Amino acid sequence: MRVTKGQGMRRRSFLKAAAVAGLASTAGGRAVLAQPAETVAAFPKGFLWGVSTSSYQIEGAVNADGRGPSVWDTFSHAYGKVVNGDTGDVACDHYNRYAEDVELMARAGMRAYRFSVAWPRVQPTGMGAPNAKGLDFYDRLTDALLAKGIEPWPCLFHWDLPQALQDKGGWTNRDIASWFADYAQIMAGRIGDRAKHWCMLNEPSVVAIFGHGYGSHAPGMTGKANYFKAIHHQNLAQGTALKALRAAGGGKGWQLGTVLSLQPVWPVGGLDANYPASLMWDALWNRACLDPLLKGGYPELLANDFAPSVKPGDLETIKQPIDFLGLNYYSRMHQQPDPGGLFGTGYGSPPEGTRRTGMDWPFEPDGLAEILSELQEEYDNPPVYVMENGADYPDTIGPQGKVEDGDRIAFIRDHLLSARKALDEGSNLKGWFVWTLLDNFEWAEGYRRHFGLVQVDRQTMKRTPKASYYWYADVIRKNGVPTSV
Ligand code: GCO
Repeated sequence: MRVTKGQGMRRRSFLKAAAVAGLASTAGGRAVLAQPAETVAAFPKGFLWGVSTSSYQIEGAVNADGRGPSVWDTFSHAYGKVVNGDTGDVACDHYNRYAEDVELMARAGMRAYRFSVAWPRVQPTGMGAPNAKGLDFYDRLTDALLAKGIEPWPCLFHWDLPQALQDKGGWTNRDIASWFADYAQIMAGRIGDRAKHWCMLNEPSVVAIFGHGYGSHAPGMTGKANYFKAIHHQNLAQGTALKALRAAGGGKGWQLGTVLSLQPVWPVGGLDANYPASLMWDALWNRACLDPLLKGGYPELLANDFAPSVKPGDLETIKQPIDFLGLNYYSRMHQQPDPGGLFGTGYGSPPEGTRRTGMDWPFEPDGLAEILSELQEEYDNPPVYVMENGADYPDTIGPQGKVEDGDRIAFIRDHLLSARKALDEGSNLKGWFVWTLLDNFEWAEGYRRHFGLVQVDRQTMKRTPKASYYWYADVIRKNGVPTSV
């Protein structure tokens, strides 16, 4: 539309006034209306920006190069356990396409990659001589990352326990502490000259609750006794491995830590009647792993239940110093009594009007600041990395071949802004790993859930970066978060 003379005059006088007010520039004599300055919440210098994945969810190649079966191979192939009968047999074929995925991380400027090592690739039966070809894969991956200036952050266990160990009781067998420590030393011995940050476990409470209490995850065990054994023996295995790696790692500059799922637990409706249910779930989900590690003892509420598994010296073994704590945060949890439930406490609804993600999880970014503040005030403010935060939303490729996932951008942005607030209050937050790089095998939900910054075509394995991938790359470039999408 041509500007008429009258309008031209008005426009010029407006722009002149705007220039005076600093809202426009008069570059080259032509007044241009300045775009409103984007406000960016800056993060500390050196803040580490990365991404997380896990072996069973992305690697595929489950029978390649000597890999043994894991409990998730068994579970996903059992009828009715996973939506649509999906399995991790192919997943994202990361085992063969890792170089392409490393390139995706590099192009976004990511500085660190938390991946998990498939124990059954390294020791097909979970013990004994390592499988050279399995080790070779993680060697190749480590070198590919370093070649792109990306720090490898291996996680030793992200749920894919060797089936052969499960056949001996798995996490309900106390001997697993030494099996895990042996495996940890094999792995660190192979890539520890280049990988300096080691996560022992990923979400032991989730493994115990869903995999050993409810049976809705692998290995599908049930009952309170199995939950308590699985928690204690994961805590014990973690401490045993930390001790072993500390002893072996002198001078290698290793930073050792672990990854916990920590989510504030509220009573539904804030009702007193629901408060005991929230306290119990907080103990089962958060404190059962956090307290023995950082405080040297189980939560009072559960001490009697753990007593049969705890042997003299166990709590000292578990309370090992860590160099960092990995925190997986997705939402708060809202609990109410569940008289018929295994633990007498069950999920309830968040406050009216709470936003939801694609899989109906509450969208509560303030809960992250709540957890970070609790770690700061109650747990001596350990160095923390958010190791997982992201959201499932149904993604479709648009007409121009793009995936516009504004919901996912808003989710990550709002959580980053919550973390920024916690930093202002003194949180010792050091970095952020988005969950996750690729749409992948979402456990019992199969492939119908999409958490990735990058879409994966299930037929062709083609990777398509989403709008959130480019948005996150911009965050990394700016070391700061735009305060609006
Ligand atoms: C977890 C696991 C991830 C999940 C992610 C989305 O936290 O459950 O670490 O493997 O895929 O959290 O549920």
